[in-house]
Amino acid sequence: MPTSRIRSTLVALAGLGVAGIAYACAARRGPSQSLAAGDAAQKVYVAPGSYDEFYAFLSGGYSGQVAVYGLPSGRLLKLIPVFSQFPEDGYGYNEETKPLFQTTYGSIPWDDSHHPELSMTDGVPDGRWLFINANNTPRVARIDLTRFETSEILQIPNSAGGHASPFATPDTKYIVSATRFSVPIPNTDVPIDSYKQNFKGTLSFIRADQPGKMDIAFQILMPGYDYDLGHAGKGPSDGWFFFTSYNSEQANTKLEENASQNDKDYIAAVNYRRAEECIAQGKARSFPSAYTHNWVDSASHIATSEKKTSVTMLSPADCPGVAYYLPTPKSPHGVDVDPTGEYIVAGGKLATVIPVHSFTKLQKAIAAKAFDKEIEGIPVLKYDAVMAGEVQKPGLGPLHTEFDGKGYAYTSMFISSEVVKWKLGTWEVVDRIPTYYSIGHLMIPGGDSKKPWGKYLLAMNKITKDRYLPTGPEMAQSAQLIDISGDKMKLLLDFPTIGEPHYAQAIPASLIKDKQIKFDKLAENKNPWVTRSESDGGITRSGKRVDIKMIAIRSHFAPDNFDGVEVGDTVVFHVTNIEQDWDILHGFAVLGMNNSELILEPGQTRSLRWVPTGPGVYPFYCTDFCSALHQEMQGYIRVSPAGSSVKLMANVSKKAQAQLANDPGARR
Ligand code: K7E
Ligand code: CUA
Repeated sequence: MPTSRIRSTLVALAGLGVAGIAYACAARRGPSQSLAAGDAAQKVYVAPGSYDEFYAFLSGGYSGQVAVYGLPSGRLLKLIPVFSQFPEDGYGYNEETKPLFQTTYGSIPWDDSHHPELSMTDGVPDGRWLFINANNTPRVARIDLTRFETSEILQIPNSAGGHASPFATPDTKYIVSATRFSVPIPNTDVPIDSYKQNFKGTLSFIRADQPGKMDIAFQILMPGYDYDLGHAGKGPSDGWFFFTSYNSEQANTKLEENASQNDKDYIAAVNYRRAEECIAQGKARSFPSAYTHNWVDSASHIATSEKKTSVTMLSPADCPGVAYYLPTPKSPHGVDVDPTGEYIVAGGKLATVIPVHSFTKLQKAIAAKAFDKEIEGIPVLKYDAVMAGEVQKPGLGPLHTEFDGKGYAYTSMFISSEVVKWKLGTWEVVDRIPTYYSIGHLMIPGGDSKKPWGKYLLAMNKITKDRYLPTGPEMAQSAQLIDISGDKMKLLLDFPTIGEPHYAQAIPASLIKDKQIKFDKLAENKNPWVTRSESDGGITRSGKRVDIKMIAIRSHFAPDNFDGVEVGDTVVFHVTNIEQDWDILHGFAVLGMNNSELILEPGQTRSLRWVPTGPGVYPFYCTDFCSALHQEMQGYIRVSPAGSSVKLMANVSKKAQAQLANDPGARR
């Protein structure tokens, strides 16, 4: 079956030409086939009340989010908004989180997120943080895995298309971001066809090991190619970073054709410890660059946006030994380093083999100066001097490779729509399994680390077609869980995904689940608008701005009636959920609210801006079904014409009255 499929795909390819390859396989497949073998259902069955073995984090692609699934069940556990506003909980709409979207282009409430990356200790995922990149307006984000919330976003200057990102070093000292699109640096008005003279790429190394303090440690100025993906070395290759590049032709138009001319493009091998040395010796320069750093304060839960003005820029010509180019066939996409750190595997989208470089040979070739030429201070190593081997006839369209820790590699084949398992060292293909359809990335828990948990493989497929009940012109994209515990791969499960998952990461649940914050202590809430008790709420005016402080608790708001707001005012509701119990949330929404609701975690204060459009009485209510009397959890705000004599007032609940009587110092 697989062989004949490849043969027919080849025939189809010959007929279609390169332009038609994207969807060669899916088009010809018949109705759904049920290939899941007999005991598959049992292998993915997680009984009610039981937990999954792994957390899996799938990027949302153009949804700008991260989706968290349990594996093996494929159950959706949570959506984490990162680069996109999320009206479901107010992320990016409420006053506390808005600054996270600040950039030098203004507030950017959407992006395209591709690659989740778990933090690591000694090359093994540790479950502290998840990083993810924004592709369109280059940024990187940190997600705090004690809360499953975005806690920090850093903009990357001198970059466009932050695609090769945010892969981490084994100690998480750095995460990286590289320019997919080379641009003039600094970006100025030049003719587009002056690409070869004026356009450059950058590789950014971002200090990432201190939460709240991400920053560009340094950038390396590179020839103007498209830098696509990256991975850090490990073990013997620790201290090195590998980036694929394509468009070594430096085309600025019709790249489909013009960037596919050269037989080989390059992997850039970067010795980042050498870069640190050169910077310490004063060989880098300070380069004026505007960018933003946004982070959430852990006590107030309020984000701050800070402007930065320069980066440290290093040119390879000023720092011999910092970068080398490894010739790699043919517009390589993924670059993946095996668990031992010896093998560097490339996915040459249009290549007929999977080329593998050897780190030992790389070292020897550098010592022997086995160079073909030099490009802007970067020696190009001889292909034969660094090549460890080639996997022959793997299939068509190799993209990405992960490892099982038992000596095998698994490569996704986009065009022939399959996963190919091959042996490191002998390069022989030992198994293959079809995917439905057109696989992009694949993921094994820890499969790009020093210690893969090599039990499952997740295929993330680009095209769904007939796999699910049809839902109009657009179908959800699809993931497939494959059992890799035995010699032969076995398909276990299909499940639909959110947005377009490019990459994913997964980690044993035991490394995360017991570190969860269940609620925030009200006494430690440092939001300046916190309301800690019923008697503490109220309404105040400052010019045209009216601030309302209120609490939410089962099953009321206090205060819950407000007067004295006028048309033309901007009202900011500051609502504190004073529950001190896990998973007891409240919501808040008011009639005519034109941005989003608020969802309030226990112990947390959130603020929402509302501009009433006309006089009237506007109800507000709790949007999260919190108790038997949830439907009673409501109130009113009265809005009068501008210049009205209605006094600013908030009502006092019976409980607040009692509190006020007991505490003469308390105020409304
Ligand atoms: Cu291959 Cu953005 Cu990692 Cu998609 S990328 S598949
Ligand atoms: Cu509070 Cu429903």
